[in-house]
Amino acid sequence: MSDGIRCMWMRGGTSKGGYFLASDLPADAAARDALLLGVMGSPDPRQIDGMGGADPLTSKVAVVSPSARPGVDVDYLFLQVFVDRAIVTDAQNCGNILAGVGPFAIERGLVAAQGDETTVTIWMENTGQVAVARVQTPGGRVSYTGSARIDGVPGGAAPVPIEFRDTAGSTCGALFPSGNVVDVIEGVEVTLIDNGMPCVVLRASDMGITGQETPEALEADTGLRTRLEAIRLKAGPLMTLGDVAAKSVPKMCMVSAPFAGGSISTRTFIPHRCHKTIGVLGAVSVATSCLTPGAVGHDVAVLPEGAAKALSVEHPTGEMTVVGHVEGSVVTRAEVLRTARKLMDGMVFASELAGG
Ligand code: NQM
Repeated sequence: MSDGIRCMWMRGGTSKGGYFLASDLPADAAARDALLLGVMGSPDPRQIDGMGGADPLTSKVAVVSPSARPGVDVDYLFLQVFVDRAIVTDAQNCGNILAGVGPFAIERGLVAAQGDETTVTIWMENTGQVAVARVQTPGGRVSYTGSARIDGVPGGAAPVPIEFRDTAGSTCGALFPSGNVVDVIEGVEVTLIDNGMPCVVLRASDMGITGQETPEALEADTGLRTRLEAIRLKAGPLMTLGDVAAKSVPKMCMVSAPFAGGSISTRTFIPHRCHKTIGVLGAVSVATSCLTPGAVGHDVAVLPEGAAKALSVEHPTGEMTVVGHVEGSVVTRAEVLRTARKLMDGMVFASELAGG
């Protein structure tokens, strides 16, 4: 591909990737995906010939377009570009990359700034659900600077609070797609849950770990990885996801009692690399498991009182607070604080390796 493609590179939450207007990409999905593999430099463990950062968290794409839906500003399609396989999948959403969508939409003129703060309503195409992001726009321009901090990102930035509504069953059709709050797979009690992200929640202790290990130590534990994958492959069909061998869902989240003053501790495989933090919608799903009597996590979580429950989800580099609004025992909506930053705006040039 000799012609460049217009693109903005952004950090969204604790992830990083390319943000494109849909109109700047090929309309044909196969041609688009071949192009994006070339942009990232996949398949290659180092992604040396592309923009990807040799990590699933930095090999992500947002495709944004004006929305025709009433009350919605923009449509957002998330694409995960695998690092070492020639796969581009829309089978999962991403709440971290979502954090950059509002700023990007304003920067590209899809949404007009509305004073000091601009609300951007986003249709998440992967799951057919709505998120509402609030973007700082002093003087009518997107501001990325500020004092909001999220663990996993050094320094401060402008806050981008995001609200999720009705995320239950986003991909699997039901919050508990197997029909059970707890199942047993390969002799291990699991909660199969989808409140925005399909997740298998299981106890760290059942997997022979403390839950305080580093991602590097867990990735080096081949016995653990083999057991996790065996459980995942059986969980896929139970979660209506079918054969998940080549899919990036479900995520595998091992939970234990909090040890840093939070509500629950987590170590998450996404699914073959261990997350340095935790995904946004992954955290919403795990928090929902913790809030559900009988589900895995509920027994070890430290839960706050009240209808708006701020759950501090501990992860390898800090915590992410999920505010779950509970009616009865049902989580009806959730909020998270993210930040985002524009890194580069220009033209990207793709290698022809994957497509050619
Ligand atoms: O769960 C990584 C991330 C994610 C996804 C992953 C995410 C989410 O941290 O909403 O943000 O689980 O693949 O970007």
